[in-house]
Amino acid sequence: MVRISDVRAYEVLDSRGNPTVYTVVTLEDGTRGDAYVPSGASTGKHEALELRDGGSRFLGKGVQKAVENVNGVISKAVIGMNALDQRAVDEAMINLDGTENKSRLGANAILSVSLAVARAAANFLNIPLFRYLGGVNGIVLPIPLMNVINGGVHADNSLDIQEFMIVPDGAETFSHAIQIASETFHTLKKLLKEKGHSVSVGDEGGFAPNLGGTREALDFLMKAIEEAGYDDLISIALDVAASELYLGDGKYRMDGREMNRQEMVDFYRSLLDDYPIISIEDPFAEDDYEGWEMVTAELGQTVQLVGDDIFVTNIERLAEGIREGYANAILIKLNQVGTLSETLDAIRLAHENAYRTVISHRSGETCDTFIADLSVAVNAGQIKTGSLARGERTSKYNRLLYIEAEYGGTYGYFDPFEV
Ligand code: 2PG
Ligand code: MG
Repeated sequence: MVRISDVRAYEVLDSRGNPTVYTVVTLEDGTRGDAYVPSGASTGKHEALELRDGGSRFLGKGVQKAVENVNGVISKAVIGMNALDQRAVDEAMINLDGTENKSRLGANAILSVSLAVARAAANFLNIPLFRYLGGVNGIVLPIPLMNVINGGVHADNSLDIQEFMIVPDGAETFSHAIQIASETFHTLKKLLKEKGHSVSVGDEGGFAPNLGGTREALDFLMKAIEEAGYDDLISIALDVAASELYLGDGKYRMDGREMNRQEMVDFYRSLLDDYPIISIEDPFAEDDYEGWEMVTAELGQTVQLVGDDIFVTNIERLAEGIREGYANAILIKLNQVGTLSETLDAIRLAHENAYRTVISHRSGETCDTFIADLSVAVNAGQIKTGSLARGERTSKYNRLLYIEAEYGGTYGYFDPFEV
């Protein structure tokens, strides 16, 4: 047992230049652990609450209240607790908050402490974070889903689909995956440039060209993959982020057209016919259960369907999805739910029900690499952490490269249709 002796939060900046919470936890023997909290743009409405100050300071986005909550009530509650008992610390904060969605103290405040305590515990035991979280069983280096063309609310361009990702699922090792993905990324840059498109990057480090629509973006990806010479080794994944395209009443705006649910499913089916797409995230909006049921019934046997906004890493929402047949995989974002323990519960429920897990960053990030360790610890098999540019994205890849080189492990893709 080792007691928490100090907890201190700071207001710092994320990758978009917006304030976020950074917390340092100190243990009685002087060991420290720290954590930065990320922040989404296409946030699901059922997510735990990110506490912002409002007013004019930082255009309303300050996090001084969250910082005060950490330095005040939270620190009072957790100082003296055993840092090795993560669940007890998380439960103490959940109880202290007392709301469904952590709106009293803020999920950003609570998560920063939760993650910093886990880091401090790992440091106290003198083992790497992934080993503390996963023990000897955490051995799978995840397949990265790399967002190389950004659209939707992550970019100021014409693309409706938010993320066009390359997936080096045929690579032999994680480092091999990074190598071939990097070559493909640079080939894509060259191809876009040749056609006179912008190669400035969006929030997640992918290019944000003004293309004519979904198929043109996919054609560029295919050309890049082929020219780089990896058509056998690289597949494609999409995050439609359809909550942002929902017009209500079962209707969506997509590629300059209005589509009903069946037209959306048929649109996806036609993309699956023409491109090596292995995963589609949020093909329907967060509350469009009819759409989710339809797409899962029609396409759920042939492609990974990842629930992000619909599940928001919430065990109750996931349980409902499993019962009703929505999706066959879940996106895992720590700050959607607000504690490490609840995140681990959601991952366990998913795996027990043969739902795949994709550990994910947010569009607003820092160089914190917690999710890299988490992905290995729980054998998620997949991580989504942006493109091959911008330090807050590559920091996660770099951490995984280090883990693979130092500790080994397998590069595994859990094929949802083979398990
Ligand atoms: C998503 C995420 C991360 P945001 O929709 O999956 O890529 O975006 O953090 O803006 O919600
Ligand atoms: Mg998403």
